[in-house]
Order: sequence, then C-alpha cells, then structure tokens
Amino acid sequence: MSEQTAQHDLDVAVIGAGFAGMYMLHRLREAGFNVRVFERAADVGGTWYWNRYPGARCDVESMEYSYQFDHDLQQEWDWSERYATQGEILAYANHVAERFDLRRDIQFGIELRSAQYDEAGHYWRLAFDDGSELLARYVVFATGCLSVPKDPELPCLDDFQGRVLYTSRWPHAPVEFSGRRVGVIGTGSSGIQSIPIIAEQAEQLMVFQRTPSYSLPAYNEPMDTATRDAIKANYEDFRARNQIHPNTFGARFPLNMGMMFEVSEAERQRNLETYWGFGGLFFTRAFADIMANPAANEVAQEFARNKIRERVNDPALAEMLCPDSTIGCKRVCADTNYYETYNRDNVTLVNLKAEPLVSITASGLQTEGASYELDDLVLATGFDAMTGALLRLDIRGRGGLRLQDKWEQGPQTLLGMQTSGFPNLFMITGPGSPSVLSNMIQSIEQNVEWIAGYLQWLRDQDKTVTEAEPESEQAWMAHVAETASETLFNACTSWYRGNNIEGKAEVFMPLVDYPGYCAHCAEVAAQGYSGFAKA
Ligand code: NA7
Repeated sequence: MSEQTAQHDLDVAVIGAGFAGMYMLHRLREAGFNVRVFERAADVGGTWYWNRYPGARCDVESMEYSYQFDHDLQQEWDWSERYATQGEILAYANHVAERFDLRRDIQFGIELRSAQYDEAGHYWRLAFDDGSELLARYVVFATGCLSVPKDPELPCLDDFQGRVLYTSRWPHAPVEFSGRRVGVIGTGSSGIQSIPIIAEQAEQLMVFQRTPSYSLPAYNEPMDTATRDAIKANYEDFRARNQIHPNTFGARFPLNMGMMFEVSEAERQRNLETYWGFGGLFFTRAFADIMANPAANEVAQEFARNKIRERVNDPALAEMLCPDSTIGCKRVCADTNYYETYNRDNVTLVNLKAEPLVSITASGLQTEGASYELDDLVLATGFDAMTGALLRLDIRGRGGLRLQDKWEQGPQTLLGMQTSGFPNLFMITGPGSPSVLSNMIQSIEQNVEWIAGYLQWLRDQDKTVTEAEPESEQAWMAHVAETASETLFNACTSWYRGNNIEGKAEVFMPLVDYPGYCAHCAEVAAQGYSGFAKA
C-alpha cells in the first residue's frame, strides 16, 4: 500500500465507467495506483449504455471508433458494419471490461452527489447518493460530453397521459410502436436516426420540427472485409495517420486543401459530389474554406439543400426540411433513409416555426394551428453538453469555491483537464479540449495517457498537489476562443456553444485544433508540466 493510501481511501477516484473511465482505470491500475471507478448505471458503456434508441449509431467509422492502446485488442475484435450500432459498441465495451478484468474495481449503481476539496489534507471528500463517503487524493471526472439530457422545455409535459420516451434514456426492454400514433420532438442526430425506424413500425408518425438539421447519407454498409483486413494488416500505421489528421478520423479520405472559388464551377460541383459520396461527416472537407468563408459555406449549403430536394417527393415538404443556417457549425447528421421517410403516407412533418407549440396536453400536443392526438411522445431534445455532468454536482474547491460559480460565464480550464481553484481534480475531454470535434475514443486515450503520465510524474517527484495556474488557464481559454473565431463554428445555435439551452453561458467549448493540442500537451509534459502549480 502506498503512503497516500495509508491516509486516504484511494489514490484516485474515477467518476464514470464509459470509455474514458474504463481506460483511466486500466492505465492507473497498471501504474500501481489504488484506483476505483464509480458509475451510476448498472454496467459499463457510458453514453452508449443510455442512448439505446432505435437506430442509435456512431457517426465515426467503426474501424476508428475503438481503442488503439492494445495491439491484440484491436486485432481480435471484428466490427460488422461500416458504422457501428449502439448495441455493437456496447458489446465492445463489455468485451473490453472482461478482457482487462475492469469490473472488479468498478462500483455500479452509485451516483456522486458532492465533492469537496480539503485544503489541509490535499484530498477530495466524495459523497454518494447511498450516503457513503470516501477520501481520494485525486478525482478524475470521466463523466462524458453528452451524458446529461437537457430539460426538454415543453410546457405541461407532465399532463401527457401516454408514454414519454427520451432517446437519451431509452428503456432496456424493446418498445413496441405498431398500431400507435407516435410524436417525435427534436430533429438533431438522435431524432434523425430514430425517425426512419419508428416510421416503419408506427401506425402514424408525427415529427415536430423546430429547426431542420443538415443530414447527409451515411452510406452505411456491411463491413467490407477486404478494407478491414487491409487496415488490420497495418493498424498502427492507420491509427498514426488519424492521429495527425486535423479531424482525427477519416484519414483514408483525402483532405482537400483547395479553396472553393479557386476552381471552375464544374470542378467545384464535381468535388462537392465526390465528398458527398464519401458519406456522413466528410462533406465539409470538400474545400478548405467551407468552415471559414461564409460565401464558400453558402455554396455547400445550397448543394446540401438540393440533395434534400432530390430525396423528398413533395417540393413544399422538401422546403420545410431545408435548413438555411451555416452548414457544419452545428454537427451535421449522418442518416439512413431520413428524408425518404417523409415520402411515406404514415409520416407527417409539423413545422413548429410556422405553428409554434402551445403546450403538451393529456392526449397529445397543441400548437397555434392544430391539436395532435398521440399515444407516445419521443423526446430527442438533446443534451446539456460538455459542462452539464459537472455543473449539476456540488463541487467545491479551494476556499469553498463552487464550480457553478467559477464557470458562471462559461467553463475555464487548462488543456480541458484541470481548472484553477480545484486542485487534484481532472477532467477527461473537458471543455477546452478537442473532445467532441474529434474521434472521442482517440481523444479519450490521449487525455487518459497524459493524466496517467502526469500522476506518475508527481509521484516520482514526491509531490501530491497539482493545480492549473490562473494565468495559464486564461491564456488557454483565449486560445480556444481565438481558434474558434477563425472558423464559422460560432455562426449558429448548437450544443457546442451551450446556446441550445436557455440561460446557459454562451461559449464555444471544444478546441478546434487536435494535432496542435497533442503537440502542446506533449510540450507541457516535457517542460515539467508547465502551467500547473505543484506541491
Ligand atoms: P441536438 O442535436 O441538440 O438536437 C436536439 C433537437 O431537439 C433539436 O432539433 C432541437 O431544436 C430540438 N428541441 C429541443 N428542445 C425543443 C423544444 N422544446 N421544442 C422543440 N424542439 C426542441 O441533440 P441530439 O440528441 O439529436 O444530438 C446530440 C449529439 O449526439 C449529436 O450532435 C451527435 O454528436 C450525437 P432546436 O435546434 O433547438 O430548435
């Protein structure tokens, strides 16, 4: 037992057993720390445990959306489709938990309520929902970026007498829709993935759309075994190419460095068509300035709108589904048969911009234009992203400072991993890190390895306290804001900016530059973890 554990219950408490918490546990256990994970769900998987709605699927290709830290692990696992379903990703998480014997150090069905820093003892006092408490030298929040559903902000929701189903908290037992009148509220990624499947089962489906999203065909298909075998033959090299790619994923598709208006109209259209054909998130890579130049973005928007017009038979309906916002500033969706679903006789689109919602009623939904009778209400209304999981807790740092107060105007971190005033508290893929703009599992591995390396360094130096220095943190947040300001990411409402929620601080939270981030993290470590105060 280390000297630290003689005084405290744990060297490290990790909160959350999704992909971040699982790997953090593995890494710290290997390094000889006394570590334990606390998870409110009944099993591993994090966001993939909860988001079980029909059609839930990752928008990063399966050969990439997986751990790379273990050669044998990535060789032995076979994905069955180009984009993995929630069920297959969860099966993979279970496989990892078993393979590395993780569950023996994970406590399930327990929820953290508060965390308080003890300045004299330099440890965290953690209190859980079952009344238990423990002391940990370090606490690592592996609580996820999309783990807290946002309040759906629907008047009189409690009056509804039918079933209410949240996509982000979907029941474990199969949900039967046949013979039922189903309403879906929300047309972001969760709505767009579930709508085509619910439409196949329901007697009637009514989609209540406030803002249309850009959705691109995913071109999902069964795994091409030749592609899979070629990747596996040199998996490390494949991973390395994604590691230096600005987006961290899809390095096998070219990144066009050319500008939209440097080429002829014919070539422009040809190139947009090529990138559209790659499927999903790759379209905005068609020209280097789509995410920087409003005029270039407008061309890409119109191209995408014309694709919607091709897919929807009724021209008036197609126009209702066409967004007029900047493409890519809100995460684009990747779909299978989304727009075609509106060609079905049993599907109706209700435009809440034209006939605003008045309230939910006992038997359905009332707009300014009509009342709609429903048996089921599916809420795909999104998340309190990136900060929600931390700010709903009572976290108090130095001098009793509340995290809610410190982050009132928006999150402040150094590298997205520590925040000043809260010593020995770490976040994995926190705000201020590339996180949701990257392949999440790749970012998770980078953060976990950096944190594990830092904790070992502190132990080697006989130090027990680390805290972000306020000046370094301010400079870092200025850098995060500046990189975003060079793009069009601030041009619309999105959970990246927190303005999908009324009253939430409006700050662009993820860092745009993944390769620059990795290089900077490595440099900070090489300089003895500069910017962090240690004692
Ligand atoms: P999103 O992308 O935040 O979408 C939420 C949707 O719900 C969006 O269309 C919202 O419309 C709509 N919404 C939310 N509240 C309401 C109310 N009160 N009335 C009507 N419509 C409402 O969340 P998702 O879960 O789909 O996707 C999140 C991420 O998960 C996604 O980016 C992928 O990375 C995976 P609004 O735009 O606010 O008008």
